[in-house]
Amino acid sequence: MRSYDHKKVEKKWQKKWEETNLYHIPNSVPGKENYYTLVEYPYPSGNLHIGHWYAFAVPDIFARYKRMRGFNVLYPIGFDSFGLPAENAAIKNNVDPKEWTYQNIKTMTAQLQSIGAMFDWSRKVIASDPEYYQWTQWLFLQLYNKGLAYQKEAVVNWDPVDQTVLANEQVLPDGTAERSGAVVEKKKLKQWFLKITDYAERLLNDLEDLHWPEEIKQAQRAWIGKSEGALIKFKVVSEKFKGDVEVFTTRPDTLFGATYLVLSPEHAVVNDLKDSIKNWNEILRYIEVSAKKSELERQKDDKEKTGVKLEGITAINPANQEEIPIFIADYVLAGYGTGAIMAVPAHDERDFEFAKKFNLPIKQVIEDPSGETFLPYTGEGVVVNSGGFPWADGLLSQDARQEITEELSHRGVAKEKTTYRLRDWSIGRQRYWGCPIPIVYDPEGNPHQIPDEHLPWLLPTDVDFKPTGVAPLARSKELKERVEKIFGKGWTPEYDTMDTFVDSSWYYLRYTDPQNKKEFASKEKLAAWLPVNRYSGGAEHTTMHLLYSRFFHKALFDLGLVNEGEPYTERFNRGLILGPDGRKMSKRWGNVIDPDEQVKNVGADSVRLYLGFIGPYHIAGSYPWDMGGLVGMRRFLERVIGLCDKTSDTTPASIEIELNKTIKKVGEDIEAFKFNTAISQMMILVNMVEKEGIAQLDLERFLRIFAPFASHLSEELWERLGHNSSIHLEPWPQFDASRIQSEEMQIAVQVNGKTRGIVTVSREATESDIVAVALQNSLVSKWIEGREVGKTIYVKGKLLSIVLKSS
Ligand code: ANZ
Repeated sequence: MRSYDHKKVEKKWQKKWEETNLYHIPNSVPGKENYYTLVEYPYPSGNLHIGHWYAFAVPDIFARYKRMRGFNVLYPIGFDSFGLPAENAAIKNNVDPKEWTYQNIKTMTAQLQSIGAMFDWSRKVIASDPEYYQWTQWLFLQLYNKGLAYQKEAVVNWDPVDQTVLANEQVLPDGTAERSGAVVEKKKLKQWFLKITDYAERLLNDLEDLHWPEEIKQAQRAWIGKSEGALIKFKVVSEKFKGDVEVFTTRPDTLFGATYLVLSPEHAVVNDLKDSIKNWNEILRYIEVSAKKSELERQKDDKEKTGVKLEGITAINPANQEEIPIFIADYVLAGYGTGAIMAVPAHDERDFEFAKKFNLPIKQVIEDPSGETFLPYTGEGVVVNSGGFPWADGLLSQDARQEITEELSHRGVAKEKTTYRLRDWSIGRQRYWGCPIPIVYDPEGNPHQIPDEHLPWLLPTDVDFKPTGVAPLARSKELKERVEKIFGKGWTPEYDTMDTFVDSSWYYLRYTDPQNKKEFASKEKLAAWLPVNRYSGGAEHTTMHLLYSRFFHKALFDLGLVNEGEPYTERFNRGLILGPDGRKMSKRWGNVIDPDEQVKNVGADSVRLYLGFIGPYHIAGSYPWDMGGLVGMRRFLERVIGLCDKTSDTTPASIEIELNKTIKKVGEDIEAFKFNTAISQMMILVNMVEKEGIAQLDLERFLRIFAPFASHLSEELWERLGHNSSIHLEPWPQFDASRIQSEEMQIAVQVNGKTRGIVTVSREATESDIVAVALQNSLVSKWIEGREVGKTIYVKGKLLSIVLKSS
């Protein structure tokens, strides 16, 4: 075998691809259909790690395959280069975030080139480039003018160490900040929001037609959290305050079992009731303590229930006019429903726990159809003890919901209500390294949009970006002067920057037309490529990014800016590569695999194949890195080289059959993102070819299916076999279906040297499988009856010979 200098080979082809512009993708090619396959663009936070390789190298196999199948394939790359990760790292290393980011982009660009992927670099999109964020700003303004971007006072997550608002996903389940570790506080601030809630119903319904894995759809449904129920008014009885508390419930059928009300500590009515509440100081203390808790913490099922009764105040249950107590408790959230509930301890777990603790009456109003009497009973059943409405007892709970709501509506104390768990998207960040929100304020403090001719509204550079609680942009002299010069004295800029999820809500559109200076993308180019055919990305983006960008796309669709209601036809979530010890790769565990080092040792192609082989890519599983597996891949590549050194004149029939089968299977597997089984099939074939030989033409058919995996080595071997154009421009080989054997084989069975029967078994069956089947076969077993099997001899794929012990 000739030596394989992977460094030389890989460098040579990367250079050649660049020189020949092999991966430059035009917007249309006559006779070819466009195909857009996308991977989420990475943060340029430092070095390319193995996760990046897994993200980009493996779908590159698919992209190349699609190209060979005759599509004009767009497989772009860029950088999600604004945002906290970049800024925090910049703070830590005491350099300008911009300098730091662009240095990283440079490093990572070089590293990404080593993957040997078919990225069209001329389409690169960088979120922090003014040429890009000008359009982020422009799109924001389109939403603003449609009423989809607005400001409101809101309770937000506040990180007291980093001095910024955090998104919900940046707060850990224990209520601490993901980055700083500080206990996150709640703070009331005026914030910018995008009105994703307007789209809740469409985001839910349109999931139906998407070719997405059911678990991703299910996670989005749960996140949107549609609930159908009713708003019911309870009259408040107090000395000074006259009014109602409105609750949201999905179970109006349990109204007669409502034995108390609970308000969230933040509920506005608490303050209105102040003068009537006898234990106001105690209430205030409770409000302060709960303000420090994260929402997730408050919602935990196993959390000990806490709360305080509002002394001196009661409410009237509208069904039976009973007077019931009112509490504040943090298990009721401010931002959901009306922030107040009617508590039905007999039929709700949390209310039950609370009632037990505070000794409140538990009144059963639904009977378990199975006759079980255990409470709380949260299922459906038959209404009991609800005689206040003479018709109610005996109804099925499902029906009673409707009836009771209707009756209360007649009396003017209830109405049907659909609620969503989804909240509007808070997009303002009090940080430096983000897209400036293109808004200015007049001397009265009213917001105005920045006119298009001043876009991009540049991020100022004279800013001390370290967090101090004041938005860094407020410290820019240049920005202040710029605003006064353009708009007049007393005008002030918006100081918040945008959440990076805004940047990533439309980057896939820009890839279609990245250099456009007049529009975010031209209509024709969008029409040529959208929707994205297949989108692959991290499982952590199932609800945030995927939901945000679906919303964004729908809003742009309504504005007539894009042509379709959904951005991504197919979606695959990717899993994680773990350290060799099975733990998450982390410097802390010392188990980090550096891809650069692996590429240096065994070559990019070995790493590409290994990552394809490590586990099924269509399932978002976690797979530990195995050095032995990687070395095995390198050996496999060397064996493929060996095949090219000695081709035979003809291809044996068995090889021809296996080759046809392999071409078929590898194609189907790549299509389904099952790269691991595609690779094992190629290994089976190579094994056989080593023993039985192959003619050059058939070897070339194999090399063509091998090319998407080993993008460099396949080029090298293709050239050695005498070709002077790229293997990546070759079509995917045809297979001859008539030459593919069925999945089963027939084995003749001999007993003591005489053929007695034929058994049909799977091609994968082992000798002992076949023996077992043969012994079950009546034609065979009748020759054995009563005697013991001495030994068996198996001629693979042909014959099983059973030799009996002499009696
Ligand atoms: C009375 C009741 C009786 C309820 C019963 C449930 C069972 P989903 O389905 O998730 O929408 N709820 C309403 N607003 C709340 C808030 N701000 N914080 C915490 N809990 C809240 O849940 C709706 C149910 O959650 C509502 O129906 C309400 O409790 C509670 F046997 O009302 B239910």
